[in-house]
Amino acid sequence: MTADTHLSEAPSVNGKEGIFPPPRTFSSHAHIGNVDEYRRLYRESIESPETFWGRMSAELDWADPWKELLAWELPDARWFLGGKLNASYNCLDRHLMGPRRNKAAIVWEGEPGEVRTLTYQQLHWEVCRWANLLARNGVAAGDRVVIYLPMIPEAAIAMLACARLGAPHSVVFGGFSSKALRDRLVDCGARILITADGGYRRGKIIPLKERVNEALEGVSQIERVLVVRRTGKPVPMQAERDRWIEEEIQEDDAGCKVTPFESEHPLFILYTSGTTGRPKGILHTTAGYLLGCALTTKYLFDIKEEDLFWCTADVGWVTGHSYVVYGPLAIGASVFLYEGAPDFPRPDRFWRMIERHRITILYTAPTAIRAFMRFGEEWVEPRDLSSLRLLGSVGEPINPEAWLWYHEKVGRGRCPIVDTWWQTETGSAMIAPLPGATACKPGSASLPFFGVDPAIVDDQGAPALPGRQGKLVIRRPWPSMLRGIYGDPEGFRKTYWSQIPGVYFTGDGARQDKDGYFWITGRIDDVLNVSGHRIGTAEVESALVSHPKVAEAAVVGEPDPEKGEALVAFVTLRQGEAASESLKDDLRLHVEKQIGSIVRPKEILFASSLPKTRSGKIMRRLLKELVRNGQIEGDTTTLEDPSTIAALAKEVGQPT
Ligand code: 6R9
Repeated sequence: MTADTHLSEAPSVNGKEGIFPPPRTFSSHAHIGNVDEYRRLYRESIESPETFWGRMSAELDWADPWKELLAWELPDARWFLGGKLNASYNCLDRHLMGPRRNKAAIVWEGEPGEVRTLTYQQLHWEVCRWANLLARNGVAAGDRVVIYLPMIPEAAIAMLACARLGAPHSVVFGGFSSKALRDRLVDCGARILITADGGYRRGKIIPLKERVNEALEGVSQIERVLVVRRTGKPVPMQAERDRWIEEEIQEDDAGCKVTPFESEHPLFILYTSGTTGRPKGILHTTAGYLLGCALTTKYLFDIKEEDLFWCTADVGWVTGHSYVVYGPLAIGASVFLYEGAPDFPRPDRFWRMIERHRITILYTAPTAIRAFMRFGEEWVEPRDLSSLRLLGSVGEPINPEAWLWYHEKVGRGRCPIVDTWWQTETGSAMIAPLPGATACKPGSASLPFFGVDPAIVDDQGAPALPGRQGKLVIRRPWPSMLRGIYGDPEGFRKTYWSQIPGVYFTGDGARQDKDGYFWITGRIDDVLNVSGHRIGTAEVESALVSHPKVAEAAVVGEPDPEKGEALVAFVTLRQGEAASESLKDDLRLHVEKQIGSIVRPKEILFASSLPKTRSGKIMRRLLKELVRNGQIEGDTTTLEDPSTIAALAKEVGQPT
């Protein structure tokens, strides 16, 4: 037996044993097929980083080899000094020399149902033409380019064309409003913007170009708007400024020389979701970021030549940057891309696409899984999902019930689940099981990836006692870490490196069990203190959603004279379930049973939906405001659907 047989601590889930060793058939074909091999490599990555990275960095193609591994002067880390490379060359050109040339790089399905496939050769051709077009429009190394596109292949093409020229891109999620777009493009000082005439979502057209026009009212900094024709519907174009890409691009423009850039050349700026106030422009550079993405894609998703990998994130989020574009393409994998909504035209759209394209790896978010649970298993059961061999989860702690549903209903009990903990700031996955080596415990992201040195500390920075909740920090730099907040070096130092001196503070709470597994409990700002007990909102939410009638739950704290804080739970019910006073009692009892009497929610409020950011994170900040002040005055611009707030206030009997 290659898997850990000595694991001691794993809560049972739905009465089942909570440890899932890697399936033997999976391990025998995996890149890393046993836990001793993982431990040996991990130890080497920490104890002999020069040797480890010296070998691993060969995963990339360097124009000039690096000479110095790391220059580290807190908070500034520079990796692979002296090295030169081009990210677009690594994702494209180098795959054209062998059998991958005619392999699918991108298989895309539009929401209306059309399918397009781009081989590596074709993607290379497109990227070269786009890079030449950008260069003709004055884009040079170092210039920022804003990309505001739907999930169409052109989003990846645009990113790679920028990377080819050494022009850092800043992708703004196509669901963001014109105000959010303006804030971001002003902050990064872009002169060029790439957009489309629209994109499809739930059968409707997202008016991207109209929003761009609105965003640019009174903003003269953008000199050129390049527009992709996606829907073919007429959109307002401004004669001097706007150009259709299909008219500008030249057929015979295919050649495009690649310039190698220094390892630390900026690759992109990505604004964080804004759940914690003003968006920050997280800056990533070339070599370390690309290497982190390439290695994690290869080892965590165990990618093989014949896989079709589907990371469902939009390219507007870091997950889309790292696991739709840079990671998979750097290692020559085939990726699947989907434009639209998961429940359009029916709740089985995902499963039908997996069936149709024989997708082998699915990487999605717990919030999506819970939505599928709510739609009901009758949508997933009839579909042929036998092509799937691996599942992934990202974005928030996955509650064990969702984990189990994912495992049984989607993975049909066959597929390992890779729960990846990481952040926009970390660039690539940091804590996650290696699917052929690490035994999974539902709800735990498990063990650190190579080179990652996490620890749990108390408020003073001292190591937390084993098993105790504390702050998750990273004790040494890693290649794909952020290099700064664009235009805000002081904010960078303060936010990440000063709260606990000398180490990177993640903002997350976590504990480590006896087996060394990390259990992330969520953002520290969501941690409550009830009668002196620290309670992670995620823990209570997990308990609530384990009730058969509950679909989703969000828990916030309300000041309480006796307990310090009391729990208020917002709950949405599964289809067909009705709210009632007796159900409230039932739920209180259920939570009490799951965790203990200290976490008995003081109030339970039924809602038809919860306010979420467009990346699917519940905005507890707004719920907290609602329970504390009876109204919401804070920033709601990042909400997926602003009308949820008014509805919610009405449902819980508060004015807005
Ligand atoms: C990749 C991404 C980062 C925050 C992070 C944490 C939460 C992400 C998680 C997880 C528990 C996981 N988070 N993955 N929590 N388990 N597997 O989501 O980046 O949007 O920057 O969010 O998301 O709280 O700090 P980002």
